[in-house]
Order: sequence, then structure tokens, then C-alpha cells
Amino acid sequence: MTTFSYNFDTEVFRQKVSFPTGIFINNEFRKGSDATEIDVINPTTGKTITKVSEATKADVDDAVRAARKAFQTVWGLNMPGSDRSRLLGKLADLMEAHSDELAALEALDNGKTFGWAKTVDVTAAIECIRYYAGWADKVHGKTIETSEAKLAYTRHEPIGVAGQIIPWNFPLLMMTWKIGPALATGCAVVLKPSEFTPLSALRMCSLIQEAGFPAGVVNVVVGYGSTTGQAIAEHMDIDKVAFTGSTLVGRKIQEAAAKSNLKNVTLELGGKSPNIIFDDADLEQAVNWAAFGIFWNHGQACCAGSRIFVQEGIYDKFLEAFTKKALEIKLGDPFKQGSYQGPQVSQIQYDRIMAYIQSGKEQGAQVHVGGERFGTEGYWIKPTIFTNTTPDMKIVREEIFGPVGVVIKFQDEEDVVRQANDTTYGLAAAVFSQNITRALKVAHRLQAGTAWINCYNQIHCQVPFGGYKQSGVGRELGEYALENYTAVKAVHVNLGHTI
Ligand code: TXE
Repeated sequence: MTTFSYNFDTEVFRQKVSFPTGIFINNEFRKGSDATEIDVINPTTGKTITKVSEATKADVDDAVRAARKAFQTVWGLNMPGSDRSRLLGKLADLMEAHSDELAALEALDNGKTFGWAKTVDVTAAIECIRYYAGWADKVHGKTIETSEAKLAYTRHEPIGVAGQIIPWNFPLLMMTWKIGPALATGCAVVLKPSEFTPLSALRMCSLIQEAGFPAGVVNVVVGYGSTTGQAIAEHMDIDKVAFTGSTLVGRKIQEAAAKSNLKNVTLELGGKSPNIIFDDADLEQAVNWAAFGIFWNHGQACCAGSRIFVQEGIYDKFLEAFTKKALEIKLGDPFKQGSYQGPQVSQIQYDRIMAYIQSGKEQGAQVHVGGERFGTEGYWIKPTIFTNTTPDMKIVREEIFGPVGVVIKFQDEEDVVRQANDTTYGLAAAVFSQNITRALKVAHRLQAGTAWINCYNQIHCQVPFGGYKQSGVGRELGEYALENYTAVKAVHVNLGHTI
């Protein structure tokens, strides 16, 4: 079985970190059944960091067996919510104690900066586990009035074994969004991290062990999508699958669920979110948030504000200030103080983004700034702004998932609402205006699961998140996420009604 051992000797984190990187089933690390391994690449340099065990379909079967057994014997309805809460709380404490290490793993594996990983990813991941620890003993049904001869009530029972497939853009945070509500409600989990960024999930496995979760409650199988991921989606003994990733794969998950056991499906998919800036916006704030909206996490956010609509009266001023802001973004070693942007996650993503940039040029858009690689090694792309676009261009219609925004001029409310909703996606949207009536009216007309007013990329574990249209099915976070992991049972008790 593989072990990760790495001596971080960086400006912001110096420590030797080592932990097992086998597949994690029944609270034990072990090799995959074929003893094959996956290379983990450092996107900053393009060099291999380590290898981790690859899980096969047979390993997924084992993981599901372990989860089912735990669910039926020690977890689910067999453990009171207050005990599950205590375990989740312990896990959050352990994550806190290891927060620098977790941030360093995210920075190494994903390429985001240590600073962002620490202040956003790890902090929000801990908050998420704590938040769901709070829910674990508050999952309850209702009593429902029908007649005096009858008592009717509902139980919100854990759905069973949950398969969870997550991406590489927020590896740790996505893991907590998935396991938090699942464990709070009493489901057992088989989770597949992205093959590109497995390290923080594997480190979490040892923390889960240490926290004292019973064997089989959380199982982690690192593997490729078309094999390991597909094995989860089509498994006959998985009751629910939760997926975050591309719309293309989301369709496959739903198809596999339909063709197997009709498992419950929730999907968090892509986006092409509009960010609308009216003439009466606070210009400086709008510029800052717009830059954060598209360039944060190197544009690798499903809710990235990639279509920036600016009203004609302030278009020139906005573009000037926004350009300045984009040019100020400091690209640099994720482990150096002051770096804002690191590399894209992989060669594949780098190539995909550069192909979009090329298509924008070929279709006649203008590269206003950026549009090229940064440095000589790794997968770095400069913050890029396109202007002179038309609505049919690929860079306007498709999710680029990189630091590439299009700035589009609009005339009035009607015009911008029509353009903003002219997309197959519907994950997020934002409106900047100091006229709160206008901002609210427009926010209500936008077809999106999240609407921000005078801010961007604001996500809290208490507030639901998810997409309209082809951006997803169901909602994560908040109380809403508990519904994804519970089945409602209606119990009817006869108090004297005779037949
Ligand atoms: O995603 P995939 P990729 C979007 C973004 C990006 C594009 C492609 O536009 O450019 O997707 O990225 C697993 N059955 N988002 O190719 O393939 C895979 O192993 C089951 C948006 O990396 O969707 C990984 O664990 N699982 C997004 C996960 O799915 C499969 C985040 C996501 O990978 C599978 C990431 C299969 N057949 C990309 N094929 C967001 N919504 O935040 C792959 N996987």
C-alpha cells in the first residue's frame, strides 16, 4: 500500500507530512484489488508528487458492502443523532488541529494558494462539518392532523448507502459538503475524490479513523471516473448518488441511476453565470467583486461570474478599472506570501481553456488582456478578458472553467435579463446597483439557484446552493441538504376507527 511522505519546506508551511494513501474501506487502508496506482501531479510544476492506490469496480463492491454493514449494524438508526453529532464535532476539531497541513495538501495538489486554501477551503470545510454536527440530533418528522381516530406522523429516516463523486476544484470542501449532511442524517458513505486531487480526502480518512467513526461508515475509493465513478453510479446496492462535476458526466450519472436501481440522484453541475453591473452601481466595489467573481480560484468555480454585463453608461469606466484590476493579480508560487493565483489544475484543463481562448480569437472576439500562458512550467494562464463578443460565440455560451471572462455591454433591464437568461445553465447570478428595488426585481427575474446582490461568490454552509436548468438537480448545504439523504416514512396509527 502506498504512503505519502513529503517534506514541505516553504515560506508559509514547513513540516513533514506523511499518511497512508491506499483505498479506505472499513477504517483500513489497503491496496486496490489490481494493485494499480494513479500518479498525482503538482500543477505548479507538472511533476509527479506521489502515487496513490487505484480502486477498481471490485473495490467499490467491497466499499459498498462495508457501508451497508455499518449502516445496518452500528450507524443509521442504530446510533442516536447526538452520538453522530459528537463524532462529527470531533472530526471538525481534528481538522482544525491539522488545518495548516490540509491547506498545504490542497495547495500542492490543486495549485490554489496556501492562503486561499487556509482561509476559505479549510475554514469553510470545518464550518460545514460543525454545522452538520449541529443537525445530527435535529432531523425529525412531523405529526399531521387527519382525524381524531388517527395519529399520523412522519419519520425522516436515513436513505442508506450514499455514493458521492466529487471534483478537483475544491477537493476538501466538496468532500465536507457531501459527507456532512450524509453522516448527520445517518447514511453510510462511499466517496470517490477526483483522480487529480485525492490527497486531502485521503488525509481526512486518517482523521475520520482517529475521530472514532465506526468501521465502514466512511469509505473512500480513489479512481477514474469512467471506471470507479461509473461503478458507483450504476451500483445496485447504493441508495443515493450525489455528484459534483461537469454537466456531461451529470447526464451519465442520471442515466446509470435510471438503468440500475433508480437510485436517488443529486447533481451540482456547471455554470455560465451572469454578473450584471448597472450604471448606478458603486463602481469600485463592482470592479472588485467582478474580479473576485471570475478570477478567484483561477476561474475554476462552478458559479464563476464569467459573463460580465455592464450597462452602457459606465461600460468604458468599468472596463478601464477592471482591466487594471486583472493586470494587478499576482500569479505566483502557491506557497509564497502574496500570491493570489496559482496554476490551473491539470494539463487537460490548461489545454481546454487555451482552446477556448483560441476559439474566441477565431470567432472574432478581442482579447482585451491576457489570453496567454504564464511562466514556462506547470499549467498557468494569465487572467483574461474578452470584449467584442457576440451571443453565439463559444466563449459566451460554454463553461470555460478558467480565468477567462467576457465583458458585454447592455442597454436596460429588459435587455440584460433576456441576455442573462439566454443560457442552458442556471447556477448563479449577481446584480450590482444602489437602487435596491431594481436589484431585487432583476435578481428575482434571473433563472439561477443563487442570486447575489452587490457581492459575488458568497457561499455559506447554512444557505442552500444548487442550480436551475442544466446546472443541477437538488440543493446542497443548509437544512435543504438533509432532504437529499433522508427518506420520509408516513406512519398511520389507528386510534379507534373501525371497518
Ligand atoms: O469533470 P468531470 P472534468 C466542469 C468544468 C470543467 C469540466 C470538465 O467545465 O472544465 O467540467 O472537468 C468523475 N461516472 N466542472 O473532466 O469529468 C471524475 O472522476 C462517474 C464543473 O474534470 O465531470 C471526478 O471525480 N463519475 C465542476 C468527477 O466526476 C465520473 C467541477 C468530476 O469530473 C465519470 C469540475 C463517469 N462516467 C468540473 N466521469 C463543478 N460543478 O464545480 C468522470 N467522473
